[in-house]
Amino acid sequence: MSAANLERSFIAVKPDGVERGLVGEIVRRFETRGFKILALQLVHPSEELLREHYADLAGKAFFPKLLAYMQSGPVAAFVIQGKGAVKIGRAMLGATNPQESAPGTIRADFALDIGKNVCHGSDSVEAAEKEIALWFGENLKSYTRAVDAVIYE
Ligand code: RTP
Repeated sequence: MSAANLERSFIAVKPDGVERGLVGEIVRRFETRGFKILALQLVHPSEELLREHYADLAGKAFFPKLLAYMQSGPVAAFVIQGKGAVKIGRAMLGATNPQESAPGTIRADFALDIGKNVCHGSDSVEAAEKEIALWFGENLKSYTRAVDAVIYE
């Protein structure tokens, strides 16, 4: 298995997505694209975890609203692994503001407002590794999938 095929990203279905019953649909999109799920858990994130996760946004006017949104219910957190996981993951989510997301992306298909944009995905490989450690620690599952042989050349 090439190292490129082992790239990982952290994806989260935010509380609005969980409440609307979109977890299965969103996980399905990543699985059918070919990514392997390495971890999957419903989490009630603490304020401390969210302050760490969104540390670069701490100075923004919308930060308190973002904290409240992310604590309004459980988050379905998961890790995907596969070639291009970070870049493709972001592309599959669509632009941050659903008003600007391309049709066919998750946010375009399921959201209208930036403050209720249904999902999160890491924006770099470095951020992904940091977020995976923050949300899951060492608790990832490795397993062999026969389907990898027909996905990768
Ligand atoms: P995410 O981290 O959730 O994947 O989103 P992102 O990188 O595409 O966007 P980022 O700028 O990091 O913003 C994080 C989340 O904050 C909320 N937000 N609200 N103007 C606003 O009210 C506003 N701007 C951003 C969104 O939920 C966004 O996903």
